[in-house]
Amino acid sequence: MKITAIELRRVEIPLVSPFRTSFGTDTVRDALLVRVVTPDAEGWGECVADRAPLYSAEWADGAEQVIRRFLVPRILALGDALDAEAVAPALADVEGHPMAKGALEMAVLDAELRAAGVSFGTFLGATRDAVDCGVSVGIQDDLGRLLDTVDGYLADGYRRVKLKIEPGNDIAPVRAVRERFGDDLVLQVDANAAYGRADGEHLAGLDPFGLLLIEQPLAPDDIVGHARLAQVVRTPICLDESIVSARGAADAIELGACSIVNIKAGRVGGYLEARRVHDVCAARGVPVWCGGMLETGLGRAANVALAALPNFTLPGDTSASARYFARDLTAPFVLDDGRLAVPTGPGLGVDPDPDALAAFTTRVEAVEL
Ligand code: OSB
Ligand code: MG
Repeated sequence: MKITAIELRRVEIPLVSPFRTSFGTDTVRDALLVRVVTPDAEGWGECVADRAPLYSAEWADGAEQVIRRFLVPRILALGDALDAEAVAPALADVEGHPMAKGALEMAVLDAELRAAGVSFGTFLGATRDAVDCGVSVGIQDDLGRLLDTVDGYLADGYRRVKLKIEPGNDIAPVRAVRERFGDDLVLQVDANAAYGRADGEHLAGLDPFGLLLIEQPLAPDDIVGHARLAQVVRTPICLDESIVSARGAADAIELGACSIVNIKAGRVGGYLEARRVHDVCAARGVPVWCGGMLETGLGRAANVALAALPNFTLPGDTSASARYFARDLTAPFVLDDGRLAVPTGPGLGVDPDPDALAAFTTRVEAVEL
């Protein structure tokens, strides 16, 4: 594949409501977009790094720099041998930066698939034409507001609810939501690494509420801590931040650190590695679900395609556009009976709306080739 231009663009899209987690509060989605132009097609990548390095070490300005200075020269050096499969090996000598690498690979893959007339879903191996959707609910200042927020999402049709928790905001909100909405609500929690090894007994206090899972209670590098915790709590442990590769997923499962895995392509370096994470989990009988990073319609299109693979048996954080934005970059993703349709057009199957792009762009720069 021959690349004739690469553009790095920053967009800032206001969120419909602030999103608070144990590591911070977001009021906008500040996204880095990668546009790759080839003679046959153009491709879009979305980098999921946030504006500050709080969820992980990556951050949007840093990703922009590393793409420009270290990643683009490596894929250009491939010449005609460049295709999506060749991207990760060509970038392997650069340490870390999976979100930056994943965004570049996504753009190359999109261009390749658009040129070939193949959708992301078909390429990745989707076996469904729509996916079950859950919603991730930020930490709220009071329980009344939390209950109203959950009520609204259930009225929208979401098939499961995930509550963000942190020490001091855990048992009480879970109890309140369970009491109000009953035992049939599919409910899970996400701690974003806010607890420590000494918190096992406290987290076991969540067991009576019949949660589907506890996501990432401990530090990302604490695999043994999660394995010990799994002996103390009955609620299944799911890992997010800890899983950075297919091999790491296999190790965490073998050590008993998790029985469910949240897959985010950006966290593992792209959709090809994400598919490998899916495959190692499937081979070990470990269900997976698709996480989210408040993506625009571009990243959402790819996530929905990924979530249509067979071992994505739990509802994902693949919510509708309206859960995040009054106006998305693409035509909005709209829930139909708690599900989102997998796009069927070539590549991502969605295009950024030029007016929305113009309205939300804060900076756009060509990369010198
Ligand atoms: O831990 O899953 C997480 C958003 C940003 C960073 C980390 C996480 C999240 C979410 C929201 O939970 C998922 C989404 O709706 O995109
Ligand atoms: Mg998470």
